Amino acid sequence: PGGEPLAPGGAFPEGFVWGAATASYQIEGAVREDGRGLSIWDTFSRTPGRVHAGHTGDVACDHYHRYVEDVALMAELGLTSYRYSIAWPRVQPDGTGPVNTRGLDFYDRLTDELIGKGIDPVVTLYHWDLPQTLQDRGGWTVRETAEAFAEYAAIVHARLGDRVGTWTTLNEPWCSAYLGHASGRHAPGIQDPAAAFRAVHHLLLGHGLAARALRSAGARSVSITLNPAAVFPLDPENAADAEAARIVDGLHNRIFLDPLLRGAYPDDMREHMTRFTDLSHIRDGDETIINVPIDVLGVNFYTPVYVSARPGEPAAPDNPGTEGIAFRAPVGPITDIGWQIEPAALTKLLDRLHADYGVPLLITENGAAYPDGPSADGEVHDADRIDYLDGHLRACLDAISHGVDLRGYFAWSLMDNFEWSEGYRMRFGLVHVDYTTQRRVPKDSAKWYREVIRRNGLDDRARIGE
Ligand code: PNW
Repeated sequence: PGGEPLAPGGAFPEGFVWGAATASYQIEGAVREDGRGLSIWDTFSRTPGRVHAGHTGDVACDHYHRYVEDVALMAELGLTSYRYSIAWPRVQPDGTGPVNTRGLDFYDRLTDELIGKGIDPVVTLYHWDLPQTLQDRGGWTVRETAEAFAEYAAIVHARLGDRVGTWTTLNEPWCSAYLGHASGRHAPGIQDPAAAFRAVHHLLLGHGLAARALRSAGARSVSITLNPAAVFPLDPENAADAEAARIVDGLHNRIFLDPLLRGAYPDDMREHMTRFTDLSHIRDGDETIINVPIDVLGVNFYTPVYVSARPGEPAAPDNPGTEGIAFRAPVGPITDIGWQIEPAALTKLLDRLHADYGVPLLITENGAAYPDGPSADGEVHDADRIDYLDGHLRACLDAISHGVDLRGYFAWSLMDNFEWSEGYRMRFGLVHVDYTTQRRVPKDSAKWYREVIRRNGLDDRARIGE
């Protein structure tokens, strides 16, 4: 890819993976079916005040019962791959111990359906639905959860490994650790920086132990998905702003990337963590376990982050220890969820990950929320989403032209779904879901994406949604 001239409009490398992504709790529903145990998101969403309008994942998109129709939609889109997650409490209702075969049966059927349609399954083992029983014993703040996760990973691989080649351990451990344990905006809703940093470590350790188990079981490709921040100093010439950006980069990025890909926490982040907790939960040898080789790094990207030094500013709830650092409010165009749109930030992030860590990359999520609904003609005209996706795919092409080894792109999301603390009010789908009838309607963006995939590239003629 690097250096080769691009075809007009931009062509992607041969074999580029084109997918869409979802997560179990966001789409499946059927939370009481076939022996599924409770997860921390069942508990959290049923706690008044936690999720917008008291929404829960009880029914969601009813994908558990409609997966055949949903896989048919994926096939119509021409997806080469589909990224989905396994609900741990369906497989082990209590997180450890007995395997619930009926839960695994669902993923077995889904996987077969995908393969039957020529769609490559990409499995995420943990997209935030921790078994509640494990939470009751300390969740990610304790080492036992990391050990349990590796056992669970081996169980799922034993059942699906003959058909699933690509395995992702965790989705966005930054969210699990900090949103779950510092600001408490996500399950389990804890507000304790010490807990957040213990969770960082046990999530990483769980990844390492699970990746090792997957490798020894013969998995073809092992990865983890992060949501690295594209963080920039508001004034790049200002040394204090640059220092603010360095700290936020540490908390979002290097605290995960360095142990994963270089085998050690960065010194400044070790020091940062000791402001909140002694590091007794980090044992000798843990960083070596975390540093198990991965085949590709999953990157979820939505929006850039701009920071500046501002004395007296309180710490941001999601970022423990960021006193004196101001996070700039979004500027310019934003999506429905309030996130600034800046595709060039994705190019810079990919360039940086490539330069500093030299690992093959995969965009495992990118997408936009817009308040879509069917027009009088029954269609969903989401030109804004097409612009967003087109812009970010061009940003990917730019990175590829700089020599970045980018293997593929997964749109978030296949369909509208339960958007965590925002409930159903945020719609990220390529496919519209009517939550009363469960009717699916591919939006204009879905038709546009199908053309992009068919051409393996962008071209003005692919902009059919306008
Ligand atoms: C990611 N935040 O979540 C997740 O991986 C998806 O499940 C989710 O639907 C998607 O992005 C869109 O939000 C995030 O508040 C949710 O900082 C919230 C935040 C970040 C990521």
